[in-house]
Amino acid sequence: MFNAPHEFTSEIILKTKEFGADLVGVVNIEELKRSPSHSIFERLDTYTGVGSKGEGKPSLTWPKSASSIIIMALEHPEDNEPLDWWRVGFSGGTRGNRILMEIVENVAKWLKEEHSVGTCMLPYHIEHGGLFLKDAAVIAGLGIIGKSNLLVTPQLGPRVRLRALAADIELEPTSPIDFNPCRGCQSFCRKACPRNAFNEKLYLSEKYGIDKLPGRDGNYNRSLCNLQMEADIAKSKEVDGEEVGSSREVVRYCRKCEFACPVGIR
Ligand code: B12
Repeated sequence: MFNAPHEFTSEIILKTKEFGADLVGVVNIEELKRSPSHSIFERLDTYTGVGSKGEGKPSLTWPKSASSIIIMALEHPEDNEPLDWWRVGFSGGTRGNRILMEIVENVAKWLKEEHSVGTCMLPYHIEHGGLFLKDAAVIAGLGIIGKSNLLVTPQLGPRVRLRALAADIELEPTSPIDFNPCRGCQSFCRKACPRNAFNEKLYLSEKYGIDKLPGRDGNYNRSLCNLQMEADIAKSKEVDGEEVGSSREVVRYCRKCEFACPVGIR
């Protein structure tokens, strides 16, 4: 039993890190529903490219019992690229995502057994009941949204992958951080983009009603970015030496904006 709510949050963070996560935070689900992605989602055109299930606009519903979100990040460093290879026929898609799923399962089991707290594992795809992971991470204080439109963390830069677990209990949330690494930066991420996806301001605050838009200023074109993802799929390769499920075919999605970012390089 814990004396104060923040002690329970600290214990959850510690435990989740023990299970293998690098960064962990907690968000109140009602606050998450007011995040920028939620605010503009209804006004955006339906996206059916890579990373969606191609099923049209989802309804954004989560389990009614969920009160808090435990959001976690796993480092995906440049010198361990296979962690991020999309493996066709491999449950979880990438090895990194598989590790995150295992961490989530362990935290869920621990919360149930040690604290009688119910949880719900949230899927990756928004269409299947997943949430906007970057928004959750920003609100929880894991980092900020950079000019790359990625979550940029002080410790690991943007080279992380995210996963979330919903808990049926109101936990003390962690707080956003005061961190602005993009101020004065020469926009290495934007210059590195092979499709020039950051060259044009597509999101206007007059249209979407907010100024916290993709890439800080609305300069992000997800269709161009998606074109690169599709080209990466077309270039997918067979890899040797490792059993990765029913197929050894891997897709190496573009990570140029991530790798160009100087933040968190060790
Ligand atoms: C669909 C999807 C894609 C699509 C479309 C992306 C898009 N932005 O629309 C495509 C295939 C193009 C794509 C590309 C990539 N993706 Co992707 N993608 C997703 C997915 C499944 C959903 C994202 C989504 O629909 N967002 C909703 C749209 C409306 O918002 P948005 O463009 O992201 O912009 C919002 C934020 O910037 C936020 N925001 C802006 N300012 C602020 C300020 C505050 C305070 C807050 C709270 C929020 C906030 O509000 C914006 C909306 O206004 C997520 C996983 C998930 N469940 O969240 C992964 C995810 C976002 N992708 C990820 C990655 C790594 C990539 C790629 C590098 C490819 C790769 N190698 O994996 C590129 C990078 C693209 C880029 N520079 O943004 C990671 C990001 C990790 C990180 N460090 O941020 C995620 C979280 C998946 C993961 N496994 O962890 N992706």
